[in-house]
Amino acid sequence: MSYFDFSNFEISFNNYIKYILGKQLEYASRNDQLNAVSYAVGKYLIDIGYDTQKRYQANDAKRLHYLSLEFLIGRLLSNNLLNLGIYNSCKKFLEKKGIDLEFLVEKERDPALGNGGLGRLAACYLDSLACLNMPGFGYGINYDYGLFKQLIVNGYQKEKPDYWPNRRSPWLIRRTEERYMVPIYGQVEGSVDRAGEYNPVWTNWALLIGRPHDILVAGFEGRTVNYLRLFTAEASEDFDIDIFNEGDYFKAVGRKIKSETISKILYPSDSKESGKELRLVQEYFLVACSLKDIIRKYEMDHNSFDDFYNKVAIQLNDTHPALAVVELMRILVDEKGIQWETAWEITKKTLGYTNHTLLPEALETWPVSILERVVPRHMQLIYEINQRFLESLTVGDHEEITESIAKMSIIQEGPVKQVRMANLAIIGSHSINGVAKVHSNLVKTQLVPEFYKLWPERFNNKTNGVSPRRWIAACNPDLAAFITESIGRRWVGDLSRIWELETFENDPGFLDRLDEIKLANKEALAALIRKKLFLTVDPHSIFDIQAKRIHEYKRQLLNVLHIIHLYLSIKEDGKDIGHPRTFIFAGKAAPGYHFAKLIIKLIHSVANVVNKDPDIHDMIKVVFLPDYRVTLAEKIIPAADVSEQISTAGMEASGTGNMKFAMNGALTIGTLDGANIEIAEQVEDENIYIFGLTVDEVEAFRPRYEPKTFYDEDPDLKRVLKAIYSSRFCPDESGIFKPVFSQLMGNREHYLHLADFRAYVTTQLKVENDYKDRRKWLSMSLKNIARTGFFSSDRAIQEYADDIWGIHSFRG
Ligand code: GPQ
Repeated sequence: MSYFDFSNFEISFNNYIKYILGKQLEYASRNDQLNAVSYAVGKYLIDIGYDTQKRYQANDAKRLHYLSLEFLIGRLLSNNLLNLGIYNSCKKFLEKKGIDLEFLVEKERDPALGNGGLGRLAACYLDSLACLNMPGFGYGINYDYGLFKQLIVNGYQKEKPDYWPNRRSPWLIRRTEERYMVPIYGQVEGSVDRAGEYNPVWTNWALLIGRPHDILVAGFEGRTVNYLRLFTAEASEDFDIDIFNEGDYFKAVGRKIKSETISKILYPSDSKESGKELRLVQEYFLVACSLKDIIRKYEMDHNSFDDFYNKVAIQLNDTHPALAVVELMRILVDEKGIQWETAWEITKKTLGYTNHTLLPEALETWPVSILERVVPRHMQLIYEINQRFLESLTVGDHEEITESIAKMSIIQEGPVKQVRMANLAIIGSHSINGVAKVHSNLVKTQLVPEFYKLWPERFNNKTNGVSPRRWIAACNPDLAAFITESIGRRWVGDLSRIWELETFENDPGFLDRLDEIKLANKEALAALIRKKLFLTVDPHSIFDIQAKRIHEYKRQLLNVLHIIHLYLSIKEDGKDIGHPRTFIFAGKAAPGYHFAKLIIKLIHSVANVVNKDPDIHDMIKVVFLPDYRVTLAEKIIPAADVSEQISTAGMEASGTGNMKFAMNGALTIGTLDGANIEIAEQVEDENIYIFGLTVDEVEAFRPRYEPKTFYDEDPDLKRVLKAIYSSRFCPDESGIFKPVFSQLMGNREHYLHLADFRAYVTTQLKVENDYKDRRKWLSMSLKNIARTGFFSSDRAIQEYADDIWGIHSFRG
């Protein structure tokens, strides 16, 4: 279905080839063709975007600004065509010219401007904001190099820079007429005037220049086009510094510096702070550019800040942009001359903070000394904010909480004084949310109970969601067409409708068709595996998949323990495992996370032995697909039978891959962690494989955990661990896996791998038995598709809009 006059598309395409490239079609390369198609799509986006802005402006709409250091948007062509409703018209048009659209789609680069779940969530949320016709905009950094490309050499991960040719992307609009000037470094000198007011003067600063680039984000059915605004740091060397002289506040003695390095590269750590000064500079750069942009736009239509929080909402995607609290205060107080108390009310009412992890190593803190050097005025303001906050605690009825003051202070005392970014974000926001029910409860009870006691009304939950456009309609077209054929097409814009599929539960023809679609997707993945790895896997085997960052808490090792156990049971006990299985892994390890990289090596080593062993008769295959990213996820997820979501309970804030797999018909084997709990609630216990210790059990058991007991009492486990310790899987590199053994056997082993081993093995046995009962399995799979409508990011965004942002839909 198309909403537009498609003839415009044809004209744009032809004009691009002829007038912009100056070529005849027969001489246009594939890349030229891709650019021409993208250009033609881009013209629609610009027209709709223009109308959208007018609509927002006419309504003086409140706008949401989603600040994030990561946006994993994935390829854009097919999603844009789909959302505009011109995919089929475009396909036919190109066919007539002898061009295969799918081929062009596969040529597009996948901008890797993020690490994992947090970055992909931001992208799904932008998709939903546009689909719900809501004024919501992304703000991020236009990195030159996104997340590294992962190569595997002899089983080891090697990193290669992934240059994103952002300067040539047809989707990126460089705003040549706009740029923001951001002061950094230097000193603050101040004097007290006659009225006793402190007048800070920021001197000797250096200047960063931020250039906005927009990627347009199309809503479904093409009514709304919002944008993601990414800032590139440009050199200030060729810049007349006198232009930047805002009265007395920035004394014009600034320096020009090479600031391009700031947007050069994304930090590759996921759920772990980097601690590097350049990262702090990136965070400040994003915050400062974004706020300048937001305030400039606000001031075009408003002449006082009284109404600011009624027109502007800002969401902090984790603490990475938490300096927004301080930068907004600085602008309001220092630049706009607003009284502290008023400015503070405005700031709090404007900002919301989403927490994405409880892992202590991921909670950002920055040494006071670094902040003083990088953003001297901000450090002063942090002290001021903190002092006022602490004073407020020691008056009136809050007196009884004095013992917890130290934990709530923004400053962490110690040999190296640190600024706690989470405390700053909490104190400066009106809303603090976690990303799944259990996680939000843990934020309240474990992470910051003192703050929860103080301001219970600020804390809330927003269970994550994923975009059904990208994660069903675009990535699984056959399933999407079949759903539409069965229940009509409304589910794409309203995934809650998908429950209607359940009426086909007892329709054998329907289930057979689901089976066929899954098989075809598995065949396509098998073909990819053959092409990339020269490895043959059987599409009729169970595709059991764990695709996510490699991290101890996600427990890829538990999966490996099970695989080795199956291998040894076949090889040494002559067991029949019932049905052949293909275990597929994908995921990157942070370059400095050596143990995670050893896990990758172990997976490859086990694969090497198992895949080649004639005694196994191809009953088990182990596959590691390198360079996991959005594009690869789109191919893996539709092909999964079993989805591995096996983190130690209490450690995975939510997970979003779990949702994508389930809505594509995979059955989850998982712990009661993050959103798995809510998936289990939706699909009901008999349609999911839950095992292992619960959050409370982990908590109670951890101090008493002795891996040795499990080792001694479970002969299967013992055999597996001995195999890892011996050099059975690494005959040519003797002893390299001994650290894995020691880690798993250590009493401080935080992730309790061995404690969940037996339960995991037993539950996997159930998976195997159920899979053989085709009717049963297909009906379970159907229930996963039909009952996961809740996990649409549209639902999540509607909740954010209603409860936190106060933004509305403007459908036009
Ligand atoms: N997450 Cl703190 C990341 O992907 N990167 C991070 O730096 C942090 C969290 C994930 C988290 O681990 C998942 O459980 C969530 O589903 C995801 O954020 C989105 O909320």
